[in-house]
Amino acid sequence: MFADAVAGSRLALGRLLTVVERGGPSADVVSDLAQPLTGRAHILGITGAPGAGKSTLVGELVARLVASGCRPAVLAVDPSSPLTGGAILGDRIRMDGAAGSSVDVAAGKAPASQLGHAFIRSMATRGHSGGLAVAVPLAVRLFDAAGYDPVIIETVGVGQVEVDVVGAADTAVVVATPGMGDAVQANKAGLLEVADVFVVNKADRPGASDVRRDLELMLDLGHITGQEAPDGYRPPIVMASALEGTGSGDVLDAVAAHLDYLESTGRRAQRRRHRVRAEVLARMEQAMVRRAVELADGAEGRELLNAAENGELSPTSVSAKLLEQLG
Ligand SMILES: Nc1nc2c(ncn2[C@@H]2O[C@H](COP(=O)(O)OP(=O)(O)OP(=O)(O)O)[C@@H](O)[C@H]2O)c(=O)[nH]1
Ligand SMILES: [Mg+2]
Repeated sequence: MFADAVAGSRLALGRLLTVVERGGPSADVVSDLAQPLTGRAHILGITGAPGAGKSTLVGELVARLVASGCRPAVLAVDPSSPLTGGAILGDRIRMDGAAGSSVDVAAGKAPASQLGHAFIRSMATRGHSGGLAVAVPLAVRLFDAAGYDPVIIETVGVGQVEVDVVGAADTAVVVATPGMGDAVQANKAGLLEVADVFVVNKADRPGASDVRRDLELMLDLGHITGQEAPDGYRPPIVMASALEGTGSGDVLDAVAAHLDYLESTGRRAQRRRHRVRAEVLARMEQAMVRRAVELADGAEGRELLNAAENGELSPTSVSAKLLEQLG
């Protein structure tokens, strides 16, 4: 199945992504198979507040990339909050629209030279054992191994894990909008701080130039520094209206310029090291948490927990005793 996916089978790739999403030993096998083929794709992270227009923008970017002969892949990380349930469905429809065009290509309805192939996939964060911090990097490596470039990760920038995943991409794009509220507030989750490129989307709406001015000011004052501040890289601010179809070319230009910058300064290798470290730590953390739960639920763990409930032992000593067995 892996060989099929690498040879271009969308069906095989889709199945492998499901394996990755579920996690466990089979996903580890996929990881090892993919590894030697990785390191080519430009990894783009796109994040922003719920409803900022990320999916609409990604749809635009994909259409442009495909038209220029690229094979982009998109991993849309579904927000797990029930509040955005409607948006998830909306995403599926819009994203499927972009995917549909590539399916048509595959079916020979449009010249492949004109459209190429895009692969678009939603990954649910809810209820899968893998954990976002583990499943997303592996899915990205799988897309890379299968020859997709760029690989675009879309996340909603409300959680630390999501911001971390996007911040570890080669190029992190943060989508802001008019009415997003106080930009300082928006930076609480570190959202603005990870940006390599800012997009002020919904530029068709009033207030877009105010958002731009606020961001410029925050950059001037050093309230946002960007990830490469010591080198003097200043994240550009691109105005876009995904709805009117303007600005997406400028976004791709800014993203390409950032990649040039990363490569010419050796920063790309640094990002890769950072990414590998984050993934390894996330995997270790996941394995250790699983083991800790096993220990707490085991016979001795239950006994110790009972003793703590009765007041005979403190939680401190119970955890210390159980930790002794963790190794
Ligand atoms: N006026 C205007 N509306 C836009 C623009 N881009 C997106 N929208 C609208 O904003 C709404 C949200 O767009 P999405 O692309 O789903 O936003 P998102 O950031 O992916 O949303 P979540 O994934 O739910 O966080 C939709 O109704 C879009 O039609 C734009 O440039 N201008
Ligand atoms: Mg979306």
